[in-house]
Parts: sequence; structure tokens; C-alpha cells
Amino acid sequence: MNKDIDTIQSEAAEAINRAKTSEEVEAIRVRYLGRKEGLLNNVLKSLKDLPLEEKRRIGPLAQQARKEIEEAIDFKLKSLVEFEIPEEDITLPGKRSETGHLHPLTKTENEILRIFTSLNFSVIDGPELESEYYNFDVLNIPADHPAREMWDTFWIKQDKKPKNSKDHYLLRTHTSPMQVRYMETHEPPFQIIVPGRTFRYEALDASHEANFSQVEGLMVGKDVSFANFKFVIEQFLKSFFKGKKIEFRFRSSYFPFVEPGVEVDIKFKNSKWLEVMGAGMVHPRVFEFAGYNPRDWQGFAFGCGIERLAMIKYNIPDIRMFYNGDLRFIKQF
Ligand code: FA5
Repeated sequence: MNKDIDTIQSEAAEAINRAKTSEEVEAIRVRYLGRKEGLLNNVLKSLKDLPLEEKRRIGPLAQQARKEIEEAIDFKLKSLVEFEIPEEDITLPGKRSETGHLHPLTKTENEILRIFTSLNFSVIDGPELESEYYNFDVLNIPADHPAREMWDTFWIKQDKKPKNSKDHYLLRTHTSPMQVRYMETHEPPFQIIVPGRTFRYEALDASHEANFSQVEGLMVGKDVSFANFKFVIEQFLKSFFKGKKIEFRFRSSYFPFVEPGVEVDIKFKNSKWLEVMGAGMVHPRVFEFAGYNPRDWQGFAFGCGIERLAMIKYNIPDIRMFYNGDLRFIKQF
């Protein structure tokens, strides 16, 4: 009887080992452990004819064998589930994996940079975490100047009280701080553009974001004039809007760091004017802060909203669509 159990167990182990599919394993379960005709059950049934002592000895052995066969079957089934490869119909069309693409604002920024580099402007990068000194003071906006109200500012919480305005930090409210930063370390003549993110603590609406982007432009030389500014901007707008007919205007305006100052508006949906940039001739005080003699140099500067240009180019009615992460919008570009 011992021998029978051993034989059954080793036969079962071998069969389980050879099995290749879960159906085969199930058939082995029926053959060895099945209630009616299972080989091991037959042994157990035959115990009833044996003397008590034999029953006590053989019974646990048979139970042990049953347990081990069950375990081997379960183990085999698990490994088969992992490795069974479903049959694929290789004639079906493949699934196209989605590829990403550039965000409409990145596309717009790239296009702006392409046009200005073709006009011989160099692209310069600047810090988003800026000091009060570069964001305001050197732009002729001292601490008590009412024009500071034009830029609602995110100030940085600092553990130690700042020693001076160079040590007092904020998130830049515009890209203009790069004007003096660049001039401090470079000699004119030059022409640069500075793209980047800007931040304002302000009420949001269809044309105002708290986090938006600008492109700053600065051209300085011996006799750079307002006419040069008009020419460059007109070239830029023509190229940016390609064949699309647009109406734009220069409107006189005020910024403490330019004189004279203008704003440029473009006609948008419903024939409303949308302001896209502030600009003007660099103020002599700004040249002085940069260490230039204002009698020797003159130049123009402008700061242009990238979202606003994209809104007009692609007919986007609300600036908040760029940032709300709705893929139905993003996928259209
Ligand atoms: C400035 O930021 C000046 N630094 C521009 C400048 C540069 C003037 C150089 C003179 C010389 P303003 O706050 O108007 O100006 O912003 C310039 C442009 O940024 C606006 O015309 C608009 O296109 C965009 N802009 C301003 N605020 C927002 C906002 N909250 N959301 C989206 N775009 C904005």
C-alpha cells in the first residue's frame, strides 16, 4: 500500500511537470484526486478493508500525498497563467501609439524666436526669481513710485530681513529686469530678446493670467531710433501672422523706464483691440543704472505677451485655455 501511494505521487508529479496547458493540469487533478475515480481516492477507499493499525499508518500518508499533489497543481497553474501567450490575430491592424507634440505656447514662442533671430537678435535667458533691485529700482521705479501698482507682485518670504533691494526677492513681474542685467555685462551695440515666464498677483479673466510669458526686446546703438522700433515690430508682426491680415496700432502710453512710451494693440475677435506689448525708447536713467552714458547711446525696448499673440493667431477666446490641461484643446495644435 505504501508503495502504491509513492508510485501514484511520483507519477502525478511527473505528469504535472510535463503538462503544458491548464486543461492538461485539470485533467491530472481529476485523474489523481477526483472524488469518484481518482487514483488516490481509490487507495483511501480500500483502507476500510485493512486492520485498524494499518489504517492509522496509511491514512496520514495518503492525506499527505494528496496535499502535496494539490500544491504541485496549484503551483503549476500559477506559472502557466504567467506564461500562456494568448493567440493574437496578426492580420488585425496595429494600434497606433500616441505621440506628443509641442504645446501651442511653446510653438508660438519658437516662432517668435525664429523671426527675431532672423532679424539678427540674440536670445538671452534670465532668472524667474528676481530681486526688487532689477525688477523695479533700475527701471526707474523706486520703492515709493506709484507705478509699482502697475505690477501686483508675488514677494518671496525671507527668513532674514533683506539688507537692501538687491537682497529682496520676488517672482519677476515682467522680463524687463533683463535690460539692466544684460547691459551691466555687455557693450553696445547689440540687439537681444529675452523670452520667459512672468508672474503677477492679479485677478484672472479671459486675457489675464497670474503666470504668463513675455518676450523682452532691447536694441541699443549710437543712433537707434523709434523709427527702427516701428520697422522691427512691423516686420515681426507681418512674419508672425504670415498671410493673415491684421490691424494693429501704436498707442501712446507710460512706463517709467521708457520715454516716450507706447503700447501696441491688435484687433481681435468682435473687433475689440487687445493689447499685446508695451514699448518705448530706453529712459536715460536706465542707461545710467547700467553704467552707460545716456549721451552716447540710445535704444528701444519692448515687452510682448506671448499668450496674447497666440490667442490672436489661433483665435483662442480665453487665455485660461492654455493652462487648464484640457487635452481636447491641446490636441488641436
Ligand atoms: C510690461 O510688462 C513692460 N515691462 C513692457 C515694456 C517693456 C514696456 C519694455 C516698455 C519697454 P505690461 O504690464 O503692459 O508692460 O505687459 C506687457 C504685455 O504683457 C501686455 O501687453 C500683455 O500682452 C502681457 N500681459 C501683461 N499682463 C498680463 C497678464 N496678466 N496675463 C497675460 N498677459 C499679460
